[in-house]
Amino acid sequence: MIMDIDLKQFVFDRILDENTLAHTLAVLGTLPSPSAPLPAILRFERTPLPSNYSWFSAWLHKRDDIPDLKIYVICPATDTHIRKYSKQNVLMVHETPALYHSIIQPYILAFDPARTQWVQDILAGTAEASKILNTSPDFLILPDMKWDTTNVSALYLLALYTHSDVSCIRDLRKTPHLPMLKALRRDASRVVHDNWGISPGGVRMYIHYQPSYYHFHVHIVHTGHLGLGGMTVGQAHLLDDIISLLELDPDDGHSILERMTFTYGLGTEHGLYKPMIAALAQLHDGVD
Ligand code: M7G
Repeated sequence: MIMDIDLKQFVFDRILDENTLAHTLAVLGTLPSPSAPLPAILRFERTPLPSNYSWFSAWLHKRDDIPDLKIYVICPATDTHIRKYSKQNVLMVHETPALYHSIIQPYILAFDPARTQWVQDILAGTAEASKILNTSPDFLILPDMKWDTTNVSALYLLALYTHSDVSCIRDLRKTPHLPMLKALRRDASRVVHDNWGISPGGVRMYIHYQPSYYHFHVHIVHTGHLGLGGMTVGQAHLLDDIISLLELDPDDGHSILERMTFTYGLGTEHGLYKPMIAALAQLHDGVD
């Protein structure tokens, strides 16, 4: 949602999370609206530092050159947003194909379509149309909203699949998706080379499992951009590895991605946490 925001009117409620290593801070509060104050999350992220500094002192004050901070505003913030940005404990879970069918698939099917409206708007050309960097019948490439589009060392693009048959990596098949994934990889390399002179191998391309949004997309991130939560082991799957796995698949319509067990961390506030824990507890009862 685009709106004019005066951050001076933000009324602070509480800190949701802070990360001294990643230099991020998420706070919950409200922003005024004509009807009633709306819940809002402000997420502050320290901007990347110029690479020619070997050591430095940093301070926040008014100046005209590179800004110190990047601030994300999520307003109106839903309960899901508040949970996502809150500090939480993480439990590693093993998602077998059986658990995928009994827990994850129903969760994906029940996902509120309004949450991926932003994807539909981009695909329909009614949002961010001027930002599109590459168009093909199968995917669009554009800057991720996480990127300020100036600091190349923090380059972050998104490739959005234009069809709706793939919700997550479990749905990918050798036929028909392998050629599309290879074309996406090739186009993304060309886009970052032609626009920013980044050579092959200069970006990481990965897919989240679990993602926040169940409309298939690939993250394209500068290799120098480290320390982001989104690159956690277990959550980020390299596009190259997924392509390689699909190449090994037999041509029988079944994918290794459908049959393997995925291990990843689930935050206690994640919508899947409770059903997964309940299902895992039941499995253990069965074993004992
Ligand atoms: P994800 O793997 O589903 O979840 O990635 P994550 O947020 O946990 O990484 C979705 C990606 O879409 C994230 O990198 C978001 O920053 C990005 N994104 C989300 N929204 C709502 C938008 C948007 O409206 N525009 C753009 N360009 N990117 C978005």
